[in-house]
Amino acid sequence: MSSLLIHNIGMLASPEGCEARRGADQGKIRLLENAWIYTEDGQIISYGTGNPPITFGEKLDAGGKLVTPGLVDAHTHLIFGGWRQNELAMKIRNVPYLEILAAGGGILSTVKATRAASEEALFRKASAALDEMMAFGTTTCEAKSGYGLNVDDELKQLRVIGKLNKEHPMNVVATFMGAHAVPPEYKENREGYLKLLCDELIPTVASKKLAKFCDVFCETGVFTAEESRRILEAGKEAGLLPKIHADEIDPIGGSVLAGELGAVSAEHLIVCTDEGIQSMAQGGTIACLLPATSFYLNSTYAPARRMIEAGVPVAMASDFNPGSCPCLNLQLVMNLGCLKYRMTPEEVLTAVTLNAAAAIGMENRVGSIDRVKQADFVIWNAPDLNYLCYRLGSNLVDCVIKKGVAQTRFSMSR
Ligand code: IZC
Ligand code: ZN
Repeated sequence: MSSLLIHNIGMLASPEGCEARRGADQGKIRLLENAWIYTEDGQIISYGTGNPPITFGEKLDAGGKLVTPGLVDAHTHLIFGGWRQNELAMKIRNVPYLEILAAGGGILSTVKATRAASEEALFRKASAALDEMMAFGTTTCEAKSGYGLNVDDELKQLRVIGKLNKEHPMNVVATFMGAHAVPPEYKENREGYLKLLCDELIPTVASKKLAKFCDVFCETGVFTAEESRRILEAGKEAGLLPKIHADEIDPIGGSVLAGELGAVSAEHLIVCTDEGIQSMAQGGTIACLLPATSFYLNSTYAPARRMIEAGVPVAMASDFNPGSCPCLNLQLVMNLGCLKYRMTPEEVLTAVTLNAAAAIGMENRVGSIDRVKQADFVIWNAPDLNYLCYRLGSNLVDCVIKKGVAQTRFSMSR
């Protein structure tokens, strides 16, 4: 048995429980001063305040700092070949994202690079990105396929995700996103690609247990709401839970569909309508908001406050991808949550821990400091939660603890 006692915690901050928190509950978190946490074999056994009752085993002094659950990044396009720094010049000239895509660039240029990359190269590259994510405080993430867009290359991406989940300390949850774009070879035959998705790819991915979720890019010029419904229903039938990229650029019905299908989460929602918010509230859908993408696209920000008021649980994630958001730092996402969404630090913490965990079906294992959950924490170079959300542009991680094991201690300022 291996054990770890983290003591001298100045402030322990965590949402509570194994369910997404909505409405006023999103901002209600447990705050303990002068606290400790005791873990055994990678699980939380107990926590409390004052002098810890445990005297044996390994100890870690938190130095009077803030400790939170490890952050959960519920939306990434982690597996890709190449980068798209060539698009920066076009962005500066104000060429719209969908125009770059329609001209065969954007996602489709990453598809080319991903198809050309070996499984081993994709693994090494994504593994390095996971190292960097963990150094910023993320201990669990989601990863989507969607840069293969054919049987071989989608399965290649999903195998890489499975291998990362086994071999990297990060927990990685797989989402199948063959419906990320129509590949060039099907440009004149959309129906052919829809059939490939629904009749071949989805059943194969589900039967090989390569993904838990099925996601669709429901957007002007990509997939319509009706096509998205067809794909997500085929996914549901095969046992893949629905997620949907909705209302990122145009509100073409994605958020309404999300609620109707009982999707686990709807992503982006930058231009979400009140009808969409109502539908998500009724369908129990989590709004997974991606403010770093709004920042990077120079667009507006999702109406997070209206969603919280309507009782929709709000999660936030990075959207790490080589095009619209080459950022994997959830601390920046937390800053933007406060400054652009006007969420409180408490609501923001819930959004990047428990609600994010619920958006990827991990709420029973991670996302809060509760008994028997996984022992995933971050010790921050911060005295309290306000400080963590207020500082901008620094990496405030002091130490990441994953499954009860302290990873590299990042800071010298102890
Ligand atoms: O590669 O541009 N929005 N998918 C939907 C993306 C952005 C990723 C990309
Ligand atoms: Zn995305």
